Amino acid sequence: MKPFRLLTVALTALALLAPLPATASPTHGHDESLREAAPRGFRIGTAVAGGGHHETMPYPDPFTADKPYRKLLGTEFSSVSPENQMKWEYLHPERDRYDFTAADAIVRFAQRHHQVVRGHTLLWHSQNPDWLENSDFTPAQLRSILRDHVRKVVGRYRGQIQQWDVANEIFTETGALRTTENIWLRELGPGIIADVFRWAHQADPHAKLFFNDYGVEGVNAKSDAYLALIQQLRAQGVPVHGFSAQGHLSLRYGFPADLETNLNRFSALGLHTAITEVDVRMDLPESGVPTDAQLAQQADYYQRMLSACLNVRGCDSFTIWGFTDKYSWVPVFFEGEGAATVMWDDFSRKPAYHVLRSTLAAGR
Ligand code: 9MR
Repeated sequence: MKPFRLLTVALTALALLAPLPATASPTHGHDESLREAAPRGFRIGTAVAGGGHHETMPYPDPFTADKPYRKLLGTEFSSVSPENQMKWEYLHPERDRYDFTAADAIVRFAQRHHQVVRGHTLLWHSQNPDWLENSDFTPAQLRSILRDHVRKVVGRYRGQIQQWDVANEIFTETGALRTTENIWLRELGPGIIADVFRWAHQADPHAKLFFNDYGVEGVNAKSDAYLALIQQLRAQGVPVHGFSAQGHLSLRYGFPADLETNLNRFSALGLHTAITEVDVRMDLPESGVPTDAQLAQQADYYQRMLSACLNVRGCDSFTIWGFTDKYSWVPVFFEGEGAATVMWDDFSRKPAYHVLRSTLAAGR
């Protein structure tokens, strides 16, 4: 071996033996990832892009086809949520046929990368298959279809899903149950909610079972309705374990300053809480490129949402709804808005990414 090479080897060995200076990251040699920066036990998650709006886009399936995307998915996050792949229309395309291909692949990926999974979702008014929505099943048939689905799906992933969004978006802005749009509530009445939680709990006693919604970040009629319903269900012994706010914010509407106060109301009942679908969209200037001021404000919103969760006992899961603008649902659904995630299309980091990492690190 050449002398200078020998010296390099010796110095490297010494460096490895030397204790880390207090300021060094435990993973020196590369930047800390979000999951490395997170406090022990705290889950930092993302949606796994696929299905839904992606099918209308010119690119191939992100999860299976985009290697750099997969790399970041595995290294940056400790929790993953199938963005669409566990919804009824994907899992249960025909009455007598289930298709677990995409969902299984995500759960396997999560296991290989030591990640937990948030299951999404079992009882919802949207993205249900036609055979279900456009049918004339009797209430008894519908009940048995729902029970079989919940048992089959939750049972298949028993022990592999940390949290399930059992019921998604069941209230309107005024705090009324969505009895028109939601086929289950319309045809079977509100009593079906308790049944679904019971069936899910029987199928996987370890999974934490959640109510999940948007527009419930602050204290308002909708979040009040959840608080009342959950108290009532728990008094009846129904296995409800958590309440989560999705966290789809827009710079247009300001930050829900009472987020922490609101989550604390649920935590005080002994519930887990989570923020499950965070993104912060903005009106794009004509150039299509956000201003520095917009990016700074976006970073501030991300930071405040994460801090609120870190401050609340039992809030140990914070999930962003995709980590790159390349695959975000926002521009597809809101004309003129976008740039809602923490990375640009080429995966370079925005201020929001850096602020998430430093906030996680400060919480250790
Ligand atoms: O991000 C999802 C998108 O790909 C789908 O096209 C859309 C269809 O409803 O659903 C999006 O995810 C939603 C989530 O399942 C529930 N909360 C709101 C999310 C954004 O619409």
